[in-house]
Amino acid sequence: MFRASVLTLYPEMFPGPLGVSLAGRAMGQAWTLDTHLLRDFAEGRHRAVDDTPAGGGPGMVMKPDVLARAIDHVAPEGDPRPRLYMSPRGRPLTQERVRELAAGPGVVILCGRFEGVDERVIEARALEEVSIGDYVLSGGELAAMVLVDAVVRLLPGVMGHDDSGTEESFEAGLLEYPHYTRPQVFEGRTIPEILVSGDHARVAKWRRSEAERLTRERRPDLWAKYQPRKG
Ligand code: 9WO
Repeated sequence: MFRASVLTLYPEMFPGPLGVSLAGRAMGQAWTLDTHLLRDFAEGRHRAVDDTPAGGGPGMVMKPDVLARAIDHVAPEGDPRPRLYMSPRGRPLTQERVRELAAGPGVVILCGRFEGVDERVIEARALEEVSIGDYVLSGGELAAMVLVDAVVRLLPGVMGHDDSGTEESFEAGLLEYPHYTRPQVFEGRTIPEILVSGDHARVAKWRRSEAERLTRERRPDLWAKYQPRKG
């Protein structure tokens, strides 16, 4: 069973959206979630998890000793799961990395707050920094939920039916082709003729060519990497 462990100052944010729909229904079946309050690993009368930045400047930095204690408690040496730190400085999350994570035993995710965590704990606990996009959030929690959602939907038994085909377009490095459903006419707009023709080969060709066109137009970066495959 895939296990996601989350270290956060705001455990009450979880499971949040992960508790509904596909992921939520599979919780306890295909995967488990445990959250851990970082403050529980702080010491002293004030249970401080943060301190002022060395060298001065604004904001606060999360203390390495507190974070290390939390990580060691949740994922002691020998726990085979990757330890992720959600950060705008991280390696951009890709569907390829999502697939790798889904094939493994789980993840340990550190959610930062304030201006971030002391650099030494990233090194000392071999944290893999992961970004979900080029913007700054208030903390790592929403990014952690995005990552867990992307991973969990790939676990066996989470999708209602075998829906691995849904991924095919993106797996091939293309954006999704356009989708349509009834009614046949919506505000004067019709469904493309090919899709109602019943000719499955022509439908497949049209979808592929639309996926390619959209990728070329919207994501030249993906288009440049695109390696067409047979089919
Ligand atoms: C705060 C800040 C304040 C002034 C100038 C620069 C600053 N950077 C940050 C900052 O990066 N804060 C982070 C808040 C520290 C780590 C947790 N937080 C976070 C994670 N915000 N956004 C993310 C995130 C994670 C993954 N993908 C995208 C964004």
